[in-house]
Order: sequence, then structure tokens, then C-alpha cells
Amino acid sequence: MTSAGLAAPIVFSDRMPPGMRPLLDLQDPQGLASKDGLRMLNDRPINAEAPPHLLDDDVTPANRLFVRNNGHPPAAADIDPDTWQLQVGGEAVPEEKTFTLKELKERFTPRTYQLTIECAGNGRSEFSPPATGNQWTTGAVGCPRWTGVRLRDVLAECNVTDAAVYIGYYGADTHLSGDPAKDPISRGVPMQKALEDETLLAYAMNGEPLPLLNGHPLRLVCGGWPASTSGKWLQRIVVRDRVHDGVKMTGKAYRVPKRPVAPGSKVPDADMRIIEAMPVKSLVTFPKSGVVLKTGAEHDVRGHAWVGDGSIQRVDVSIDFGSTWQPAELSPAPNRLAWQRWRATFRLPQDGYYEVWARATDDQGRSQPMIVPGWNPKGYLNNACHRIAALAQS
Ligand SMILES: Nc1nc2c(c(=O)[nH]1)N[C@H]1C(S)=C(S)[C@@H](COP(=O)(O)O)O[C@H]1N2
Ligand SMILES: [Mo]
Repeated sequence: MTSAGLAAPIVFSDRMPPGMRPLLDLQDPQGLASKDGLRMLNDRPINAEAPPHLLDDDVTPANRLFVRNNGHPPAAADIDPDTWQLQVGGEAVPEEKTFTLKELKERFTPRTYQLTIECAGNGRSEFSPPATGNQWTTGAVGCPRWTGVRLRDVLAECNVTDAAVYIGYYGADTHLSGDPAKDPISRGVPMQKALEDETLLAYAMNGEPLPLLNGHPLRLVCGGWPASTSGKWLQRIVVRDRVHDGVKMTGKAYRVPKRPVAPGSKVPDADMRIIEAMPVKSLVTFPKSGVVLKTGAEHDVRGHAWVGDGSIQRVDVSIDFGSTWQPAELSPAPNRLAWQRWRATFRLPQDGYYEVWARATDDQGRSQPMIVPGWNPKGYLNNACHRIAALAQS
């Protein structure tokens, strides 16, 4: 047995009286101790990202997965996986249904996929003029292995009608104001995305219960789409007969201008569109930026590349500010919507300062810009190339 808040085994768990909750969760009610090494952007609500060199694993470990909270997460002591329920309702569900987490696990085939989730605001800190919100640099992304049941399989038992257009989620977290009538966030995806094989109601990550901060005991995972569509602490799914209009579905939230706008423009809501699949992007996870390397010797560089739909076709690396590029070796994705590992070697010809740049291209020929792309009011979708600094010394 492990505690959801702290990623450590409870050594004498077999001797704990039945029903007793580990005190540890009370000492760390926010589960923060499990997020060692992450950079805290905000602690009310908690938002934390991973520095790039801590995302070097093929499969993102729990302690390296970013945290993006819009409200206050439920307290560990208030979450009981044994009694947790998921309701399914909405205009396109004739009769509301309730499933316990136990029923979900028993009645539906478990599926495991490695799925990339990236906050739409990842990279926001580079926009000018700046956009308000968490100033994410590069670390609001991760690709753990999720286990759960297909949303599609569960919806198939709910007699969803032809009126279905969109799903929406509701979680157990609470609004920052403390007002119980307000939702911190309630987003969703069109039916086509909801019904994909990889869209999961996930209860485990990397073979363990979900970490508290990442949605324990149940969350939606919509790989490749803005992670804001992957509802945490999931209690209710609605199947809507229109585009879901929950909190942060409307106005400027998770929307970008339909057409390019000048930086700093005011954009009317009617000219904004909902962000769907995330753009092509990559990260250099080794070496760590600022590394000192031997001049003339061969060195490894590696990272990940991903895109919200389709797959990565190539990754190129440059050590001369993009004048020349060298193709990296690219691994296939373990499944759809998982990031892909790339690696290359390079030599730095003489002593001095260099930058190593990486650029991914997807199977539709779309690639990453060198500098921040299309400014937008809330600072979403910055997929500019990642760069690291390296110093060569003989
Ligand atoms: N219930 C709930 N679900 C949520 C959120 C939230 O605040 N509450 N934040 C969303 C946003 S904006 C993101 S980017 C992802 C972050 O997932 P993570 O914290 O597991 O990395 O969760 C999404 N799901
Ligand atoms: Mo997000």
C-alpha cells in the first residue's frame, strides 16, 4: 500500500487497523512532498512545473508530473476510493447513471496507454506583451502511463442519444472563493475525441493510484489535447446537446483568435476559437542547460517530441543557432498520443558558448517556429523551439 499524497510505501501497512488512514496525508494534506524538484509557480492554488532535465525519463514518473490547479483540490482525508462515484448525465443521456469506482474497474476492460498531457499555457512566460496567468516556462507537460477504462465503453452503457455533441466534466475540487455554488473549472471535448480509444477514465498512473494533486482517485485523460480537458477528481460527466458551456469553456479561456492578431490586441470573444489538438513541440531533456562539455569530444543530446494528433516525423538538432541542422534518431511512439524519444550526438568545435536547439516536424509537415508564435490574449500554444546552453572547454 502506498499513500496517495506521498510516493512511499507504508512499511507495516499489513498491521494497520482496518479503515485507519495514514497520518502522513494529514501532515502533507496537499501531497506536495511527492513533487520533489518541481518549480512552484503559485501555492494558492498549487501550480508547479518540472525543469526540462527532470523530464528525461521515457515515462514521466509521478514526482515529475506538473500540477495545474484552478481551485482547491479535495483533501486526501476526504477522498475514499472505496465509495467514490461517477455520475453520468446531461441532455443526451435519457436516464442519469451512477458508477462506483469499483464498478468501473470490475465491469469494463482496463486499458493502459502512455499519453501526453500539456497545459495549453505551457510556454506562456515568453509572450510579449505578457499574458496574465501562471508564467509556465517549458515544464507543464508530461507523459505518464495511464490505466483506466475507456470513456467510450462507459458511455455505451448510458444510452447516449443522437443529440450528443460534447462532453463536460465536473470534479471534487472547490472554487478559490470558497463559494460552493461555483465550479473552479468544467471543460470538455467534442464527442469524436470523447469516443477515441485512448480517452480514459483513469484511476492509475505508472501502476500506482493517481497522485492526489493529479486527480486521485479518478480523472479524465484526453491525450494530446489541452490538459485542461483532462478533468481531475472526476465526479460527473455530462453528455451535452451543444458545445459544453461550463466554467473556462467560454470567453477568452482556453481559446485563441481565429485569425492572427497584433500583439497586445483586444480580441472580441466572437473572434476566438476553442483550442483542440496541441501543436507540434519538443524538449531537450539531456544535457541540462548550462552544462560544461569537453571541446571536440562526442556528446549525447536527447529529449521528447510530441503533437496533439498524428505523429512526429523528424527531429533536427542545431549547435549553430539554426544555420545548419542534423537529423536526430527518432523512436516510434509506444501508442497514439504518446511523446516520442529522440537522440543525437554532437561535437563542439572550439572552446566557448553554444546553444543546442531542437526542432520537431510532424507527419503533416508542420514544424516548430524558432521564436514565439502567434500572440494571443491568454498566452496559449507557445511551441517555439527549446534551447539549452552549453560551454565547451578543452
Ligand atoms: N477538476 C479539475 N480538473 C482539472 C483542473 C482543475 O483545476 N480541476 N485543471 C486542468 C488543467 S488547466 C490542466 S493543465 C490539467 C493539469 O493536470 P495535472 O495537474 O495532473 O498535471 O488538469 C486539468 N484538470
Ligand atoms: Mo492548463
